[in-house]
Amino acid sequence: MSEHGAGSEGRRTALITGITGQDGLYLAELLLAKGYDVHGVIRGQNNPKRDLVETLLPDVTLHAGDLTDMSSLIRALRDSDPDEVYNLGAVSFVAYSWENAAHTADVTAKGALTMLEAVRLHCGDDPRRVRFYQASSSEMFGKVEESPQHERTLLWPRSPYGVSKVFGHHMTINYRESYGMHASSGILFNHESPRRGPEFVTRKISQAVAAIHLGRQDELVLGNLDARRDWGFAGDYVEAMWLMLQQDEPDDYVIATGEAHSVRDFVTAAFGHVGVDDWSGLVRQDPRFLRPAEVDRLVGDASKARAVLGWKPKVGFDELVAMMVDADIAALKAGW
Ligand code: NAP
Ligand code: G4F
Repeated sequence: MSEHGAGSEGRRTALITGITGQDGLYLAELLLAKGYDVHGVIRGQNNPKRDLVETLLPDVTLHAGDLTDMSSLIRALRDSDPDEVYNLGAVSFVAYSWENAAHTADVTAKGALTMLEAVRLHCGDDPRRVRFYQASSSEMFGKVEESPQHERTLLWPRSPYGVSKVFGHHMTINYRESYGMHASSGILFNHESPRRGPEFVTRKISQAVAAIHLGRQDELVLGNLDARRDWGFAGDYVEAMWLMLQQDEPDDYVIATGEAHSVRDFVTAAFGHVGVDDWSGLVRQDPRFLRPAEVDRLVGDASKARAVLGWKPKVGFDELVAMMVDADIAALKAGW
C-alpha cells in the first residue's frame, strides 16, 4: 500500500459523489474515522437527504453538483482539492432503469465519463494526482456465462442500468490506459444494510417482515422469488473501495461473499428471525414486480481482492438479515 496525498496538515481529502446513498454514508463514516477531510457532492435545489447527511455526518462538507453537469463537478473538485474521488452517484435501481433508460444512461453511464474527464482536467500535468474509484456492478455480468463470476468473465448486461455500468467500467479502464490515471473499478455484488433504499428487495422484505411482526401490515407482495444474489453487508464493501485506492497500481476487483441465496431464502430467513416458519399465507407474487429481462443468478469470486487487498467479508447472510429486520422493528417502534 502506498502513502499518497496528505497535504500540509498530514490529512488526506476525499470527494464522494452519491454521498446521500447507502454506500456514500458508510464510506464517509469510514473515511472520517481514518482522519480524512471528507467532501460530498449533493444534487438538487432542496435535496431531502441533506438533513440526514448533515445530522449523521456533521464534519462532511457538501458541494452542490450533478453528474450531468460538468461545470458543477469541476467546481466541487476545485473547492475540495481531493486526493481521492469515489464516484458512487448513479441511478441505481435496475427496475427503474427500463422506465427511464435515457436518464439512466445520462447519469450512470455518461456521468461516469463526465466525472473522469473533470478529474483528468483537475489533475493537470500529473494524471496520478487524484486517485479515482468507479462503482461498477455485478449487474454487468447479467446473463452469466460462468459461475462464479470474476474480473475476466464476459460482460452481458440485461438492463439499461447494466449497460450503463458497462460503459462507466470500460471508460474507467480507458482513462487508466489512455492517460495513466490511478483509476480503479470495484465490481461489487449486491450489498445491503439498514440504510438500503426501500425499493430494493432486501429492504422491502425487512421492512414488511418488521411491520407484519408488529401487526401493522398484512402481506408482502414480491416479484420473482427464484432470483439468486450474492448478498453482503455494505459496511464491509466500502472498506474494499478504500483499499483499492491505497494500492500502488490501479486495477479492477470483484467484491463478493461467494455465496448465493434466492429471494425466497431471504424471505425465509427474515420471517424465521421473528419466529414465523410458514410464511406462505403472508407473501403474494405480483407480475407487476417482474422485469423485462431478469438476471437469474449472480455469485462472485473475490479471490483477487482477498489476495491483493487482503479483503474479505465479515458479516454473513443470516447476520445481515437479522440486522436489517431488527433495525426496521426498532425504527417502527420508535415511530421513524
Ligand atoms: P443508492 O443508495 O441508490 O445511491 C445513489 C446515489 O447517487 C445517491 O446519493 C443519489 O443522490 C446519487 N445520484 C443520483 N443521481 C445523481 C446525479 N444526477 N448526480 C449526482 N448524484 C446522483 O446506491 P448505493 O447502493 O449506495 O450504491 C452506490 C453505487 O454503487 C451506485 O453507483 C450503484 O449503482 C453502485 N452499486 C451498488 C451495489 C449495491 O448492491 N448497493 C452493487 C454494485 C454497484 P440522491 O439522494 O440525490 O438521489
Ligand atoms: O434488490 P434488487 O432490486 O437488486 P438488483 O436488481 O440485484 O440490483 C442491485 O444490485 C446490483 C448489483 O448486482 C446493483 F448494481 C444495483 O444498483 C442494485 O443495488 O433485486 C434483486 C432481485 C431481482 O432479481 C429482482 O427481480 O430481487 C428480485 N425481486 C423479486 N421481487 C424484486 C422483487 N426486486 C425488487 N426490487 N422488488 C421486488 O418486489
